[in-house]
Parts: sequence; structure tokens; C-alpha cells
Amino acid sequence: MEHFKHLPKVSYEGVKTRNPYAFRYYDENRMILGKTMKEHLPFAMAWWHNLGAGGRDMFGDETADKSFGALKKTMDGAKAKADAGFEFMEKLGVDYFCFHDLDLVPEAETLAETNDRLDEIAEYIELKMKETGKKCLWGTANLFNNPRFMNGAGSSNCPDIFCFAAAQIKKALDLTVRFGGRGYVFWGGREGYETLLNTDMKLELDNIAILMKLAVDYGRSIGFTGDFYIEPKPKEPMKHQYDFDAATAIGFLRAHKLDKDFKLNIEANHATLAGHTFNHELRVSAINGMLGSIDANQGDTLLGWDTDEFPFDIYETTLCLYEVLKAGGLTGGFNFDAKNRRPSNTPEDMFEGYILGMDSFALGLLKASQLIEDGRIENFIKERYSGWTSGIGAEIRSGNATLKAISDYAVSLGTPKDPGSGRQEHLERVLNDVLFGG
Ligand code: XLS
Ligand code: CA
Ligand code: CA
Repeated sequence: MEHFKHLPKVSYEGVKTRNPYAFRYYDENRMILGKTMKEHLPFAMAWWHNLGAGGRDMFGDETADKSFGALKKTMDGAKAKADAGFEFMEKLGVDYFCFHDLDLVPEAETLAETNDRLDEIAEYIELKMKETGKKCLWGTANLFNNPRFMNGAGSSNCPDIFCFAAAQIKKALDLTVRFGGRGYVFWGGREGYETLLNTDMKLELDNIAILMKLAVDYGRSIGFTGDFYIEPKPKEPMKHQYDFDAATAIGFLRAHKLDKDFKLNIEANHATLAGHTFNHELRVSAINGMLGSIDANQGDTLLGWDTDEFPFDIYETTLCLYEVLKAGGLTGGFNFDAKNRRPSNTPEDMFEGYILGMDSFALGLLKASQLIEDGRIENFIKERYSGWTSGIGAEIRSGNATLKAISDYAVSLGTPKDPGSGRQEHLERVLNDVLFGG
């Protein structure tokens, strides 16, 4: 059954078009810095939001019908969702999808039964993947919805719950490998705490690392060659989430010797919640060799929660792609972990959400490549730090200068020269030149 029959296949028509179902900027074969836009931007559909989220919030029920003509929470419903998902990806030209185990099927009474359901849907999805050429970007396990995870999964106070989480991860890894996924994500879920009055923080952190190691060992043993990812998030649902931000997650991975197998999946909205910019989180990941994948969405600085909006802020997408291009691209991709606003409740809105997001990243890619070609920002930075390439600067950098020698040098200077203007306003004008200049 076709679910979006009344909606067309979306293609590029250029910036002048007013067709709501056409790309203004995403021209998949356009070459940018030696690669096509499609190669630069491996877009993915987030199964959960696109096929599952009906707009429920804490004050009201769903506003959008995501049943796709079947009974929800049944295997027929799961198959209808898959049909709709593949049709959607086809029409939008999105090549990848991301999933949680429990996005694919409704959870059953027992783990064994849920696993049977997952096998059944996996067979169905594999057929669809073959038919359409669509691929899996990453998989993960939902270790946060069920009440059993109220105290966390890997960080639970209860070993049985830890085991339950491990079993779900095993199965989600099996599916990820079966679908040829590029990555496997650990999103913090409820791995955090509300109060230290009831929490053994060290035990919880050590156990999360044990669970990750078990996943790596198992994944490698079944032929998973992709990256594991941590997706940092500072809060929500817990007051304190252990994977607060990129720097915290990297420190954790290194402390537990997981850094060879893990990279980071950076979500724009989570950067906002952590009080960082998106490009800060990307830069921290990149300079540590851990920029893996991106959850492409947008937060709202006026709201303190995870709004998961479709991205339209071109400053943000430009600066994101600037980091990605400078890092040499992603091993993962751009997953639209985004949902329509609650009153945008039609299939047309689903299409326009993805078109908006894909065009915003395509325009960001164009502008980021122009920023690189323009060169003024990079050159300014190079010049700003040029003192470190010769003389005392170079000696300090090479590790040859002692504190005594540096002190003698400082004394000999009398008064050091002014370090020079940071010229932020100038550089912001350069950015505007590239964004809006003719
Ligand atoms: C929630 C996370 C989640 C992960 C996948 O805040 O963004 O959607 O990406 O579990
Ligand atoms: Ca996410
Ligand atoms: Ca989010």
C-alpha cells in the first residue's frame, strides 16, 4: 500500500522555485570541493520521529496520525510503518535510516517474544532494503521507555536490569550488523541521576563502561566493523546525564580505554542544552579524532528542553559543515533526529520538514565550502598564532624550553607587545559576506 501517493518525488528545482515539494539547494549531483552533495551529506531518516512521533506532549495527546492504515502496536502496524518509511525515503531521496529496536516492533511481554518479532520485521526490512537500495546508518536500543529502566540501564542499581539492557543491546547489534549499519549508538538514555543521596556514582560509571566493553567485544565477534558512538546530552530525562557533552564523553572513553572503538554522535540540540554551540561540540570531537556522526536538528535557546526541530538556521548549518569539511568528512552521516512541531500534523508537513532540513544542510555545505575558498578566516587564525611557529613560541611547542629559560626570556622582554586584536566583528562580517554577499 502506498502511503504518500498524493505527494510527489522531490527533486531539485533551484532557488527560484515556489514548489513546496522541491529542493532549492540540495542538488545531489552538484560537485562541491571534489565530491557530490550526496557524498558530503549522507542523510538519514530517524525511524522514531518520522514514523512514530505523533506530537504527544505532557499536556496533550497525539495530533498526527502515524498508524499508516494499520492497528498500532501490532506486527501489521510495524510492517505498515516500514512500508511508509521506505516510500518516504524513496520520495525524499534519503539513503539511510536510523532505528531503535523498539521503533521497529512493539515490545512484547517477554524478551524472547520481542526478539522473535524483531527477527520477523528484520526479514521484512531486509527485503525492502534490497528492493530500494536504502541503507542503515546506525542502530541503537531503547533502554529508557520501559519503567524497568527508571533507574538507568547500564547504570541501574539492579544487576537484572543491567542484564536486560545488555540483552537488548546484543539484539540491536545483531540487527545493525544484519542491516549493514555504519554505526551503533549509545545515547545516554536514563544513564544519569537525580540525587547523590541515593547514588553510587563510581559504580554506575564503571558499569556503563563494562556494558560498552561487552558490546564492543560482542560486536567485533559478529563482524561489526563500524564505529560505536556516544551521543552526549547534558540533561533530560535525568537531571545529571553522565554523557554531559563531548569533552565529558571523550574523557570517559579514554579513562575506560574505549576510545579506539568509539566516536561521538553530536546532536545540535544537545549542544544547545549543554550551553555550548553546535560547532564547539563538533570541534572538540574533531580535534580529538572522534567526530563520527551528526544528529541533524535544531534546539531553541528560549526553551530549556530537547525540542528536536528541523534545522533552518543557516549560520548553524554553515558552521557545522565548516567543521565537517575541515575534519575531512564524517564516517557516519546526518540523521534527522527531528520532528514536526505539534500543530504541523499532516503528511505534507513530514515532507516539508525533511525538505527544509536537507536544503538547510545543502545551503550550509555550499556556504561552508565558500568560507574555505574565501580563506580569510583560516588565514586570520594562521596569522594570529604565527608567533608559535618560530623563536620562543616554537621552542615551547617543541617541548625544549624549561620554565627557567622561559622566565629569563620574559624578563628580557621588559614589556611584552600587545597580543593583537581578535577582530571578532571583522570576522563576523566576513561570515556575512559569504552568507549574503552577491
Ligand atoms: C534523545 C536522543 C535520541 C538518540 C537515539 O534525546 O537524541 O533520539 O539520538 O536514542
Ligand atoms: Ca539524537
Ligand atoms: Ca534530541
